This record gives sequence, structure tokens and C-alpha cells, in this order.
Amino acid sequence: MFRLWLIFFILAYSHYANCNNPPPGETFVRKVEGKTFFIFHRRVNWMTAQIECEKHGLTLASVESRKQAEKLYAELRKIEPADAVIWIGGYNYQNDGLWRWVSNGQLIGYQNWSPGEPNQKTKMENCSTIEMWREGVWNDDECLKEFYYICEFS
Ligand SMILES: [Ca+2]
Repeated sequence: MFRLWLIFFILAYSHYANCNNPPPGETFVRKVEGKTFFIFHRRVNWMTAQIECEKHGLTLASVESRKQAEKLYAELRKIEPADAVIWIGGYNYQNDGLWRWVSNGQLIGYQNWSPGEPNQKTKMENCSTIEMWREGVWNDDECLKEFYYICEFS
């Protein structure tokens, strides 16, 4: 009987552990405010993330309204570690402070930057992230860093 309980606890615990720390390589699909987001658990730099999205007929994600940002964050909270940083499609290609979405090249309309961001801290922060540890707001970070990433249909 004890052995049975032990197996139960191991199974229950491994399920719990998986839910809170998904294995690398997993992809999550979430529908949010009329948009389908694909959340990839592979750490790559921003450009590689965009190339990976394109391989699937996707592009790095844009977040276009407060409601969309809030609901996406609510979904991310269910699957991401509390300290996760995740690439999205905002970029400052010409280093001129004009942020655009890679999906369509248009200037970013709705903005969800963390207070004080984008700050170009290292002079090389030209790509945008969602930062779970800052409650899902955006940061500009160095494009060559490797983070998880979110794609959407292109
Ligand atoms: Ca920054």
C-alpha cells in the first residue's frame, strides 16, 4: 500500500513540476483577443527567433491593445517561470528610438513599456521583451541575448 502511495506522490509531483517549469522545446498555443500566440520554450536570440517563427509561417508577435497585453500576461503566468524574459516583435532597427513591429514594419501604437524603458542601457538594446518579473511589461534588451519567444500568424 505504501508503495502505491509513493508512486501516486511521485506522479502527482512530476505533473506539478511540469506545469510550473515546462521542459525546454515545448510550444504553447494560446488564443487571446482574436489573436493566436505561439509561445516557444527555446532560448534563442531575437533574429533567430524571427527566423524560427518564419519557418512556421509566423512572425514574432505584436501586442496591440491593453486588453490583449493583460490577457496574454495572464496566460503567460500559467506557463512561464516568474523570472522569464520573452522576445516579442518590437525592434528599433535604425537605433533611432522609433520602435516598429517586425510583423508589418509599422510604428508601435499601443505601448506597454516598463517605467523608464526603453532606456538603451547598453546602447545595444534594440529588441523588445516581455518581462515576467516586472508583471509582463516590456523592456528593450540586447538582440543577441537568448530568451524564449512568442510568434503569431504573419
Ligand atoms: Ca532596457
